[in-house]
Amino acid sequence: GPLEEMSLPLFFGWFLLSSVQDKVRCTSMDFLKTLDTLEAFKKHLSDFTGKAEKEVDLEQYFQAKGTLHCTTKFCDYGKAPGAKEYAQNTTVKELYGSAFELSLSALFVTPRTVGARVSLTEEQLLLWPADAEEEAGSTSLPRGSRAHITLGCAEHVEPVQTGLDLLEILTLQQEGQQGEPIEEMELGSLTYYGEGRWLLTLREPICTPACFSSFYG
Ligand code: ACK
Repeated sequence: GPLEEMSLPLFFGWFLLSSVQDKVRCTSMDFLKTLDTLEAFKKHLSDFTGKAEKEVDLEQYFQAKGTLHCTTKFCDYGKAPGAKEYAQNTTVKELYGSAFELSLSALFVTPRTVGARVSLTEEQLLLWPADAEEEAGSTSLPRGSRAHITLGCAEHVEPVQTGLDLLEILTLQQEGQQGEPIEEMELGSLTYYGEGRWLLTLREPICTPACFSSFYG
């Protein structure tokens, strides 16, 4: 019945404490603001606008999507494959409600999404579904590669896209594409991977407390 369906969440994940959410949002806004002003970004502006001469305000271009979190398992209230098994997993049940420290190791921007890459620890990987990368079509990337926080999406883009964009960049790296080094910024080094894909590898990872829990919506 409907009550039974409600017993599984929309998704499980790590939820950032609200005080650090603001900090992460500010960092991401600062990055977008700076990226916007770079000559190298302006040179590739058509990736975002479709027209070379048009301007783009990246802070307006991306819309925030709810509370900041790193999805572990998208359950779709039980309709997603493996949802029930995940919810019943011993480690998931055991660690539900506990606090973790997430390490954000990079920020990335594409014409579709802006996000933060999350580098998972061995313990955090215990909560990571075995098939998260394969489900997205990436068979050779290490487990946990898809872990991210969606910071914003372009109009008409769903947040599921953020993890796919991250996997795309990591696949290029794995294939040996070094990307075009752009510059050393205060936060880290900026690389361009073509087709509007920008990666800022953070000099110092951002560590943020987060609670492993679920979202019903
Ligand atoms: O930004 P996200 O990780 O991308 O957080 C949201 C959350 O679930 C609620 O929509 C993610 N999400 C949506 N659909 C999927 C999917 N098919 N596979 C994995 N994650 C998904 C979305």
